[in-house]
Amino acid sequence: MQTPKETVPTSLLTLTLGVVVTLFSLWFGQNHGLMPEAVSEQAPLVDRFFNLMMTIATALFLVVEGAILFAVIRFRRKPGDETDAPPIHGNLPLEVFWTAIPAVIVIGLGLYSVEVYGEMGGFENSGGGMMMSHSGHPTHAIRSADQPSALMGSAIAAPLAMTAPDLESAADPLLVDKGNVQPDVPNPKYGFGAAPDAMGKPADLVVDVLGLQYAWIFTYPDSGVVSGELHIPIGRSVQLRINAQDVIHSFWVPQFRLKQDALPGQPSQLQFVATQLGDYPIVCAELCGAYHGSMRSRVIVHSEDEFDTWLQSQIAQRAEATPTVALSATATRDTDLLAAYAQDLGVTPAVLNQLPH
Ligand SMILES: [Cu+2]
Repeated sequence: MQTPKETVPTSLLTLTLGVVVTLFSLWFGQNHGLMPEAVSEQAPLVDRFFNLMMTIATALFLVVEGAILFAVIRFRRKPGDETDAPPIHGNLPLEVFWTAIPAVIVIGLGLYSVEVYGEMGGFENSGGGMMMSHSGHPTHAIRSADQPSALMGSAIAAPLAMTAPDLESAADPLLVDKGNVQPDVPNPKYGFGAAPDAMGKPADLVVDVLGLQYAWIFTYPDSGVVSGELHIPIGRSVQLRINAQDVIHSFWVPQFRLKQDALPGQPSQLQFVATQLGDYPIVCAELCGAYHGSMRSRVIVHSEDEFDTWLQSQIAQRAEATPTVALSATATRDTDLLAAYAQDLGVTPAVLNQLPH
């Protein structure tokens, strides 16, 4: 006579498995290590949301892949078994179950994302569309200025010439349009404005950002300083007013967890507060042409004193107003423009002549 084999009840096994999967997912959701350091006040909001999604995704992955592996092993065809599987057709409770769970997850994440969007200032644009910026300098001054791309030369010339000090001098003529001041500039329609507790208050620092093939140009409207890198003080609210000159670009600082499209003719904005000193990459996140990959810059977060020193040094440099290479009347071809930079870059005239022009 055969005694029934004693086994662990299935319900107990699934319960244990459920607990293990949940605990592992909760741990992995906080410790995936996929994000770079978070250095803005806005970053933790995004990270919390991302970690929640990571937790849910980990649990779903384990359950789904686990079920597949289990079925592959447990229901493997036995040698010599030529029969068909039982013809099961539909299981309403099961279908309701696997429809309801994703629905709850998707609706929950949707509501949470709107919450994060609001906390980051995403709603400031929709309400007070005509809020005045504290600076009277027009965003369009930089857009309506003479075509900087003509100064930059051909596409290949731009990235080569884009070391920061060169860019600053090359971009300088953008400021000639100063007479074109419009006092009331409406706040941009798109992007992230001030956080709810600061809504309606002007930012401590306003910087105009222009995206063009293939560089970012930063203009400080209060002082007229132009830079190829973004310099900001730590702990102060910064408003970027973002424009594009030619095609759609996207301003992205991964460490800030902030990204905003730069749209030709449609100003957008980003407001944030940096929380850590340092030097972080700015990346164009929109495929914008052949040299899109080289459209990079840096944001440098200074202490307040350091930032003032930097700004003063830039103002002093502007005051010197020496004629730049880019403006030289004799420099008529791209290669002529480039030749002036070539020595610094270690590029020989022979290499320059190979460039398409
Ligand atoms: Cu771009």
